[in-house]
Amino acid sequence: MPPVTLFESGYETGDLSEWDGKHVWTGALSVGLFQPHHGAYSSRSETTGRWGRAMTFKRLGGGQQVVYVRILVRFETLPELNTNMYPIYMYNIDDHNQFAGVFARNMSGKIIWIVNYGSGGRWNYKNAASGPSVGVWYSVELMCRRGQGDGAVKLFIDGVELLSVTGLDNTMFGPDINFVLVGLGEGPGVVAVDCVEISTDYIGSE
Ligand SMILES: [Ca+2]
Repeated sequence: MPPVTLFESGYETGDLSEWDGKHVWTGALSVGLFQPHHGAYSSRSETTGRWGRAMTFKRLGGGQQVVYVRILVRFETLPELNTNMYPIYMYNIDDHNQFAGVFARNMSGKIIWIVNYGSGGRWNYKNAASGPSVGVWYSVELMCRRGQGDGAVKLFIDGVELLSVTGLDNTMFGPDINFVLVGLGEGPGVVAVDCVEISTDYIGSE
C-alpha cells in the first residue's frame, strides 16, 4: 500500500484548530511566534509538576495498524534528576491503553532517549545510549506496529534509527492505534514543538 499522510500541522494557523483538542494539567500549552523550526508559528508546552501534561491530540480513523509520528522538538529544559519528559504518546483511546511512547529521562545525571511500549500485557522499556541536548531541534519519529508476535516499536532521531524492538504482542491494547498526543507529558520542563506529521509509513527528518 502506498504511504498515507494521516495528519500534518506546523501550527501555521496560529492556533490549535487543526487538532482535535488538548490535554493540559499542571502546565500550559500555547501556539505563538516563538522561534519556530519552520514557518512563523510553533507550539510551546510547559509542565510545572512531575505528572503534568501539556499536549495536543489527534484522533486517527481507519483502523490503523502501523503509525509513524514525526515531530520537531526542542528541549528548552532537560529532565530533572530521575524524571521524564515525553514528547509523543500513541494510544487506543477507546480502551484507554497506551501502545507506545518516547521520552527523555535523566538517568542518574545522564540524559537518554527511551521508548516504552506494551507487549505481552505489561510495560517494557528500551534505553538508548544518547539523549537530547538543550536548545537544539531534533527530528523525533516514533513508529508503532500493532501485531500478535509481529508488533514493533522504532525510534528515529534526525532520520537515523536509534532503537528498534520487534516481535511484540500488543494486540490486547486495542483493535487499532487511534490517538496521538504531542507536546510534553510528565516533566517538569519546557519544550517547543513544530512540523508534526503522522503517516502510515516512514516520514524522515525535515
Ligand atoms: Ca511552524
